[in-house]
Amino acid sequence: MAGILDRINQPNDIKEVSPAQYNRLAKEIRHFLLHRVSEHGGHLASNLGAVELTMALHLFLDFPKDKLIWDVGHQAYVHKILTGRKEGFYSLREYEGMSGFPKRKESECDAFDTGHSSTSISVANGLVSARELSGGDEKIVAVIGDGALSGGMAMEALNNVGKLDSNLIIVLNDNNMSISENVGGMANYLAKIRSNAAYTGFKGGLEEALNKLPEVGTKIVRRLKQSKDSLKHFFIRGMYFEDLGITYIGPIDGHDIEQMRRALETAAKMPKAVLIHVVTKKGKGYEPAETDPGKFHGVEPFALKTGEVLRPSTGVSYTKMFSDTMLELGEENKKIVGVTAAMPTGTGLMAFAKRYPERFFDVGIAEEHAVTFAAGMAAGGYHPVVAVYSTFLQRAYDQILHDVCIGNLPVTFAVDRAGIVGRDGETHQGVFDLSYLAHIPNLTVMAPKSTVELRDMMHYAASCNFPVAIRYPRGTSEDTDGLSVEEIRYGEAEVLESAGNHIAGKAVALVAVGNTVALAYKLKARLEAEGISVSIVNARFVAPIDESTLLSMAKNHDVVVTLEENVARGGYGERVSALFMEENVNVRHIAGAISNQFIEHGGQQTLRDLYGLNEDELYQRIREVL
Ligand SMILES: Cc1ncc(C[n+]2csc(CCOP(=O)(O)OP(=O)(O)O)c2C)c(N)n1
Repeated sequence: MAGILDRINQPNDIKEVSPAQYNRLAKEIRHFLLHRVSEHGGHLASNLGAVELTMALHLFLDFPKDKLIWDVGHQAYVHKILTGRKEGFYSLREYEGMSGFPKRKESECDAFDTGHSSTSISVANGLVSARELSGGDEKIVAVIGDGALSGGMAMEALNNVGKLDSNLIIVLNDNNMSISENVGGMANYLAKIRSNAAYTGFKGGLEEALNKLPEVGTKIVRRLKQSKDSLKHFFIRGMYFEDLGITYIGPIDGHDIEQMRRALETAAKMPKAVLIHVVTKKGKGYEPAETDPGKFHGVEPFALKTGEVLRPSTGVSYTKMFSDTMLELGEENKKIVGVTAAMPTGTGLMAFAKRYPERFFDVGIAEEHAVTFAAGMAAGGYHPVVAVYSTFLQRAYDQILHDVCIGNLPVTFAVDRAGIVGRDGETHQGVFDLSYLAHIPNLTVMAPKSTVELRDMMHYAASCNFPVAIRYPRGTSEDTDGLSVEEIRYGEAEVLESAGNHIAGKAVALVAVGNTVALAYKLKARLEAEGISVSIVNARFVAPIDESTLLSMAKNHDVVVTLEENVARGGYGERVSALFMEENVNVRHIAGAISNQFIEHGGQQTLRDLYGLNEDELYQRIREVL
């Protein structure tokens, strides 16, 4: 029997579905999501929780005229299903396939590209102001999770939208979870509203009863509602938002489509910002995800029956090594503290959090605050390790520069997911960190060639009384694990292979940053088979660069090739090139890096091949120069 979902093939088709069939459609959508995500991997739990919410929004809005902005965007799968993109789920997050996030170039129903958290209210605010100036009448809705609401930008936007005298609807999708447990005062406040709502019957009853009392009762109710005392909070939930000038509606059941439709219709009538607080269950409808929403926030392909990941990664990942080393550092040095911006699991800090809860700080999705908080702790005599993904640290550039580096404070940045991360795409690739970090005075920037070296670098950084950033990639380092690890000395590269006596032939120096050391070894094998001598240098330090090793390589080789998984502009290669220019060194230099562009989604190796960070292409470039 054909399903209802078969009839949903383009935007607004859902409006033809009768209310009696909504629940069945929700079931079919969950079934579709579960099958596609279990095959391809992707964000699951948030999407399962947002099925009815998205349906209600699609019944209410007119696409593409109206604008719907998804915060983070990882929960927009149902929106994609309802806007004619079911087919895309068969190539979800694959190269040239459908993105896992909203993309304006993918559909005119995607009002804004997202990926990083806490931007939706600002975007919606801007769209409302644009609508006012252009005289439009489209509806504008931002959907933000309780986790994303912990971000500073969301708070800044709330601060601003209170003064709007034009309609803006903010749907707060409160599932009581970030990726892990949500943290902070706002999370506690929302929890309070939710639990107060459990007394709705009582409060409603009390209010109704008072209202029924002639004169006096109605007056009491009015007075209570007007007063600024705490009793008002008892009657009117969401006072925090109300006091900011934002009308609060809720909390309402985020799995009840009719209730949400009514709330949206009511909200649309108000000439101001309105926040609708909906309560949903993360992972709804799939038991393993309801029980462990963190695991199913973003998953690799898994067996539907059991929820087990199909191809669990083998070997020790950089993240695991970071995690284990934090336990060692925590034991050795009581001044070490761990800081995360809502990513205790992804960064590997969870083990430290469990063993040293008093020295662990999850500050919410607030990278800027995390960095300045760490600066404060460092000023207070501690040595914070801020564990953060390269892409999210972009947010905290000024905090690193202004709050940590000007004061030369001992903060270690553990910059995970540096380089090409793969399937999350343009918003998540970590290919800019060398460019935005290495030029900051006082900041030492390092990159390990293997997990073993990451451990050493962390011990080294923990012994420094100045700021250090260590950037390392997603995945493991099996190829380079066995390579020698010399003691780390400040600013010194590690010469792994020397070309030796090459008077008769040509010689190439491969100077590799971090995980590109493995690539250097592949190139070496190929070049040496042709009689070309090859040296390999593990750069180790990107700031400061090891000038003396680089100059001696330039002197003794015909070509110097730098390798890095970072954009070329502002990267290691450019720094080396500048050194050669300043020192008047006449050597051919090939900069192996990612050309300056945003890198779409796809498998890590596919993207490395595509963007020239592979053996064949570099081999060709070297041959041409030789
Ligand atoms: C700036 C930034 N930091 C971290 C993340 C990683 N991240 C993606 S989703 C998420 C949790 C979002 O929680 P919430 O808004 O409540 O949505 P839910 O997944 O619970 O539906 C985090 C921390 C991000 N996308 N952007």
